[in-house]
Amino acid sequence: MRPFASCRSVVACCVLLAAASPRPAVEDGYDLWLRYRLVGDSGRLAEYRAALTQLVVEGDSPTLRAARDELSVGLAGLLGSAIPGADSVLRDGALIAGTPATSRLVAGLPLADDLRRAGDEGFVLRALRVRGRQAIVIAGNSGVGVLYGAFALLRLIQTDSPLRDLAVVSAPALRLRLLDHWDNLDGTVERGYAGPSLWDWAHLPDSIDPRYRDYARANASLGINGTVLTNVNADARVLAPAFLAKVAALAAVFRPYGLRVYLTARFSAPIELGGLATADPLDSAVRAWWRGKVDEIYHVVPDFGGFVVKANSEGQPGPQDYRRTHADGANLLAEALAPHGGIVMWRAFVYSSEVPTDRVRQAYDEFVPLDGAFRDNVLLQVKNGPLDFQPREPFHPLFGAMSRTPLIMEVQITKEYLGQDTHLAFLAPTWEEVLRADTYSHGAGSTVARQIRGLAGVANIGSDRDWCGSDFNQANWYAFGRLAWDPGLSSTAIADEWIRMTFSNDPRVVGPVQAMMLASREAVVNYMTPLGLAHQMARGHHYGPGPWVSGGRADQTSVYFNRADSAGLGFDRTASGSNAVGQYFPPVRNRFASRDSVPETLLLWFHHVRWNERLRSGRTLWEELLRHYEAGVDTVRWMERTWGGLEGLVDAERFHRVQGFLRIQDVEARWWRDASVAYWESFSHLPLPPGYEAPAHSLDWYRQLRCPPDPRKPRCETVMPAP
Ligand code: GCV
Repeated sequence: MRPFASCRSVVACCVLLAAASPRPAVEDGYDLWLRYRLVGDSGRLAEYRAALTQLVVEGDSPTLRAARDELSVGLAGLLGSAIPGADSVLRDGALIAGTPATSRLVAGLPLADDLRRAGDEGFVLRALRVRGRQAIVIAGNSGVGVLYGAFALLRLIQTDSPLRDLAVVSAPALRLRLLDHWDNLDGTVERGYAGPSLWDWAHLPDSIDPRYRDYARANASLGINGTVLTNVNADARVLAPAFLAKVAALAAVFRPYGLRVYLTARFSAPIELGGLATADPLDSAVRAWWRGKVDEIYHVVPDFGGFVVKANSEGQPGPQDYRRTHADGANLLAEALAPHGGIVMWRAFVYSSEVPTDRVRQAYDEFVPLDGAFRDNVLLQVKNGPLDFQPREPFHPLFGAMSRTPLIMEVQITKEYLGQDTHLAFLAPTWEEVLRADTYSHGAGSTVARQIRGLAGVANIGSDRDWCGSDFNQANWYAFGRLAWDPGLSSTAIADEWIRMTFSNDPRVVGPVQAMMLASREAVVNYMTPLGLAHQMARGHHYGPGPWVSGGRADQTSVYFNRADSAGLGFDRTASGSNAVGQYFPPVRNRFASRDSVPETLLLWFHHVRWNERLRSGRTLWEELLRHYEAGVDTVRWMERTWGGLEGLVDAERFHRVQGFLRIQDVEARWWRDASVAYWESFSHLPLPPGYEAPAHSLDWYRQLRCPPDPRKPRCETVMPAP
């Protein structure tokens, strides 16, 4: 077998088909979930047309104009013709939008209680009589509330929902809902799989790509209210005047959509940019430099949000270079930002190969002693799990452990460790699992969602026409935004909305696609890292299997995490091992520590288990492991068949694109299973059960596959040895 021969030809076919197409690619993915196609597959078109006959947006701010534009364009597309604007007569079917301050109609309605519940950014949607006319009202306390409400109403129509008894009050549960771009100033994107950076620094600030506005629209449609433009592996030059002018131009495009701009701050910027001899956070010249720099930023971006900082992590400079603490470093920037209302999001992703303790313990050990030492405008930004965006991790023990420090949770929308551009992996279940996890920090019910003030998602957006590198990757941007607004939403509900908006309301499409999406993440877990294994990817680019990776920095190798030996597999993190389990609050600690109660999904994260040991299922570890790899592969095959059944129900462009990527996933799921099983077999020396699909090649064959180092699409298409 040559694992990549088939995917290469499929990709080539897709490229040729696209080139041969005589008409513009109408379903090229550009419109995301904001396609606004005629409500054709729903019986409600007549109802919608009767309910929406006149558009009355009262007020004239840039944000209210954006709301009006979105409603005009959206409704014209969905209903098949433009609906007229306000005139002197209010008609039945009026759609009225505004705030009590901008709209006399809204101010005259009995919405005070609802508006109080909606808060600063929320909205009210109501069907009610206004001056004797049947109307639909979108009301907010701010322009952005109205804009969010406009998108919510459009979503209801896109998802075929009734409007007759409309009564919605919605307010975001989290104040900070941010995308983190890992975009570099040279146009590359760290862990980006959707083309070069969207930010065209070379042509900014004079040339404004219309995509910037569409990017802001897409974010506003989800309630995302901040964007960090630059990589956490930061470049100080973004703080230089020439770049700040470019940042200001982007901020001006985003502002009407409620999207504030943030930047990453390189800790050594006072040296690199300011010419100082030190970046010591307690040095008065350094403090003055940051104060001056921040004032300069606010001069050009008056609503600048603040900084994200990665310090003393993976080679980045930081306060520890001067024997200062992370709190000293964060407070330095916070002090400069405070007069302007800005914040610091200080990342807790720190670990050092010089520290002998288990890597996953280190952030907790570093930051818990600093609880209470941070200024008020510092938030600690904590990844969802203690390692690094793996297909599955337990929740990070810092959630609930920092009672005097506000936390923001960071998740990765870009699928660095989950098949990158091609593999279908709907991530809402991953995030839902963490958000709902009970930390027990303040007794039962102390879910992670309750311990955080915000959600930051490492963006999966680039300048590919479809923004995200694949049709289904768009669902992860969507799911992130929806969960940031309402962490209580279920993955099922989010998938349902996204499918209806992106593909169709046809139940023959919605049902199967939803089933595929909901099964997809567990499939990836199963064929990559089942039963709590983690970080078994190839070195560096993290694409494809590499359970044998060793050498170099130990705490970034696979063998460090899998601890495979002739006795068994898994990392002992109980009291007899690294005792990382001790960082959780008691009921959780005990559940994870005991072989009788640890969830099977996290077994090898917390325990070293003998190959022949019987698990609660009655099967041995070896049998269970094989079963999970097989289930992962089987699920991908099932997804391929399920998608194949949608031919004719989904437009041909997207049908073939997705089909091609599922073929790649099928080949690569088997690659993962076979390479991993061959490697574990070299320790367990146990036979494969009869009927089990044995690895197609020897372990040596899998080990010698070479992927190019971190290319844009890191498929191993070269140097494939003959079977
Ligand atoms: C931006 C992982 C990734 C790095 C990333 C780092 C981080 O290690 O592989 O590319 O760097 O996380 O979150 O800072």
